[in-house]
Amino acid sequence: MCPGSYDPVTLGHVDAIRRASTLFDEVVVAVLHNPAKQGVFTPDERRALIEDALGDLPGVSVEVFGGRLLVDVCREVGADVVVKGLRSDTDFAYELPMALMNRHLTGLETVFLPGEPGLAHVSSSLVKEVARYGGDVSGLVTDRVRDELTARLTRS
Ligand code: COD
Repeated sequence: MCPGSYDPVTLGHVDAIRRASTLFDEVVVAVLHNPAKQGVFTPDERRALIEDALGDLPGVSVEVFGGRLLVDVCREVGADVVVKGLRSDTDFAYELPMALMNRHLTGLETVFLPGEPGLAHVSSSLVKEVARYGGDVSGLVTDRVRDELTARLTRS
């Protein structure tokens, strides 16, 4: 299970998902959205952008879940490992308590994969900020995400 908000998917996410797919026969990319929090893209739009970014990656599917614990989503789809990409020690400090909590709740284990160093500065939130103020996000997201993000953020 590769969970995230994916608002929107970045090339950092794509790298982590590709690495996961080399280690596991089946990978579920879970768009977990908080119904109380409005994103730039709807959950279904996020799913479509991820599917477009991944192409036909064997064994990888994308699903949307709202307002649920990750452990419950994993139980429902039969996923026994969570995979998270790590950009830095800051990521690790943020991810470790979640990994420990998930293990406490149901025994669900988390595997951390070192991210591609050339993408360590890439996050959905920074990409949105750059795009919002007219910066070029080419090379950080797919061309389709770049175009849709630019259209959406510069419209408002
Ligand atoms: N390089 C490598 N990996 C990256 C990069 C990059 N450049 N960018 C992102 N990633 C990886 C990170 O591992 C990250 O965890 C993952 O992609 C997803 O990133 P985001 O930003 O889309 O998603 P988050 O961090 O907002 O997602 C948090 C979750 C939704 C996974 C989390 O809040 C959750 O599990 N929520 C469900 C409710 C729950 O169970 N809560 C209790 C948890 S203990």
